[in-house]
Order: sequence, then structure tokens, then C-alpha cells
Amino acid sequence: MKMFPTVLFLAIAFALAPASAADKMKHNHGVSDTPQKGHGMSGHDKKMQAYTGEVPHNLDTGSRRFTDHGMFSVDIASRLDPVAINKMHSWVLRVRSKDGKPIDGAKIVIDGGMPQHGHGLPTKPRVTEALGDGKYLVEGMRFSMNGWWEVKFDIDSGHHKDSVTFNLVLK
Ligand SMILES: [Cu+2]
Repeated sequence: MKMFPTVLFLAIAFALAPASAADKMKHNHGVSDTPQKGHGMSGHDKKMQAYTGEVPHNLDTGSRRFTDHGMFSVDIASRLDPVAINKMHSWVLRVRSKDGKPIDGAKIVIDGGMPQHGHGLPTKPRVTEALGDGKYLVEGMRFSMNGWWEVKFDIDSGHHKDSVTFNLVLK
């Protein structure tokens, strides 16, 4: 009987903890999207002011590329076309072997940001569905400003790991 108040207190504490943690996150960031790790948003305004460079002229903005070590051929198709800023949307990513066979069952991690501003993606896009035929649905894509964005996919097929980076220039 003596244990009862303690147990009750713990039960209440556990019940409240996740809600208050999530609440705190929202207040900290102002929005429900959490910034990517490792990219400080605090220096962003300063970097914006310092930024005067142009987007490189030879930038490959193609939607189909080989991965860095040539393991996979990858193409992307945005379901929002043309891509516009501040709109949450999804992409379909297609992964094939270098000889063109669809790669299903791959583990894919998405990262990115603006190389000229030193910040990451404002959201954490991820693969939410395998569509078959080497296709993957990527949800949670959103770009918060115009300029040069990189979107990087780390692909692990179980046999090979390789990465590919796509460039987008939003105007
Ligand atoms: Cu930026």
C-alpha cells in the first residue's frame, strides 16, 4: 500500500514525458520540421549576407545520374513539377544496377542542403514506400528558399553501398 503513491507518480511522469518533450521540440524550432543535424541554423543569416557568388556554370542539374562509385544508376522524378519553394511534396527515386536491373529492397538515407549557405534541408525526407521495379517513394521534400540545393541519397542494396547527389537550382 505504501508503494502506491510512488507507482502512481511514476505512471503519470511516464505518461506526460513524451508529450512534453515533443512540445518542447516544437517550441524550440518554431515549426514542426526539425533541422538536420550538424548544420547550424544560427550562422545562416550571416552567411546569407556574405553570399554573393553565382551558382557554378557547369553544375549538373540532371535528374539521372550514376552513383559516385558507379554501382547504381539513379533517377529522380518530383511529383511537384516544377519544384517550388515552401511546398511539401514527394519524389519517386528509381534505383538500377549499372547494367539496368531494378534494385528493390535497398536501404536509402536522404540528406542535403545548400552548399553556398552552409545549412541542411529544412525537413527530413525519407523513403516511406517501396513501389517495386526499383522505385521508392520519398516523402517530406521541401525547399525553403531559392538557390542551389543538393539532395544526397545513400543507397545500400545489401550487396553494394554507394551515394549520389542531385543538384537543383530553384528560381
Ligand atoms: Cu539557404
